Amino acid sequence: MSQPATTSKVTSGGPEAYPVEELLGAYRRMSEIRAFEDRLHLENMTGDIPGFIHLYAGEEATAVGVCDNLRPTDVIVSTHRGHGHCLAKGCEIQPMMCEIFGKDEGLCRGKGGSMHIADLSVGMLGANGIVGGGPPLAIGAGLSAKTLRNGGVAVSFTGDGGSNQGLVFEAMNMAVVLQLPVVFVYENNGMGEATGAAFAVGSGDIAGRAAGFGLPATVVDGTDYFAVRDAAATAIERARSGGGPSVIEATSIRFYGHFEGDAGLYRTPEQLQEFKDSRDPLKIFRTRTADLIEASALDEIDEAATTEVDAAVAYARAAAWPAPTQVLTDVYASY
Ligand SMILES: Cc1ncc(C[n+]2csc(CCOP(=O)(O)OP(=O)(O)O)c2C)c(N)n1
Repeated sequence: MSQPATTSKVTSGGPEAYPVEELLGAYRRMSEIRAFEDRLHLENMTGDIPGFIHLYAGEEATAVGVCDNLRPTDVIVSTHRGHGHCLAKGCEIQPMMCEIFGKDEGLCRGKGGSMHIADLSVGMLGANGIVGGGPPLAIGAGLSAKTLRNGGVAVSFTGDGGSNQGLVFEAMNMAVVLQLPVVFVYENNGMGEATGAAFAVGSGDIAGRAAGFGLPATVVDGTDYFAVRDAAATAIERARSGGGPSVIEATSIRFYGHFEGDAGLYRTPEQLQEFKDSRDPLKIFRTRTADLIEASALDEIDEAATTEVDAAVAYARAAAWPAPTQVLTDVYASY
């Protein structure tokens, strides 16, 4: 039943393979994520955002590179660090911002907040405060797609820390046993809170474990949009065409602390700056497309993203809180 297990390195097909409009769209989605997260870093310091936020800056190419291969009807399952996944899958900035500020016009009517944003209308099944909680949900969605024969694919995003959770292994086994159209994306940003992946991932790499389940696996530079896009295209097409599940391990660095407020004593400012200089997905995209796109066109996209995020913050701040009468609405399922 299982496929031959292989672990391979994928190299990128390169920007020339895509029309310029498509390249601009990919950069716009990454730029919006960066502007969103940079602004939330500042907004959180005002004390007006309820609950914890975990920022995705530095990992943009992974979410966008994967989701650019998905159809609106495909689904993703996210993590506690989910803003980038939401935006990459098509959630709109303003209702997301309202949700993070706890307002009634938020995607979940202000009841979810940063760690529980969901928007089923675009196939975003939810961020998730339970580390490692995504893969079991993805196999449920994959089983649904397989049963309905609708050609759908489910993708789970999980961190390197989350990859060590037992239920993640159960989900990978079940996906192989049932040959589900699922792609397990492991975002190895090198840290789980303050614990290095080099310490906590016993096997050394995450992709290598996949072979034990009979899953094909690929390690990819998660800061390079084109490398991620290629690897995800292969895995998603395999899933869609009945070839079963697979694993992608995407390496990156998170630019902010584990959560907003984290003192970040596990890395020096110099190390962080070196990461930002050498592994910034937006800079890497600019370098790789320099022969195809004028820098000024990308600058304009950055400015537009900042303007849109500014407007979303102003809107969310002024928006209404949920009415007290709504406190139990959408909380309990009725069957
Ligand atoms: C089941 C569970 N265990 C522990 C936690 C506490 N916790 C929140 S985030 C986190 C680290 C997750 O690291 P990783 O999966 O690498 O994701 P990253 O934060 O690096 O994106 C932990 C241990 C949790 N939320 N859920």
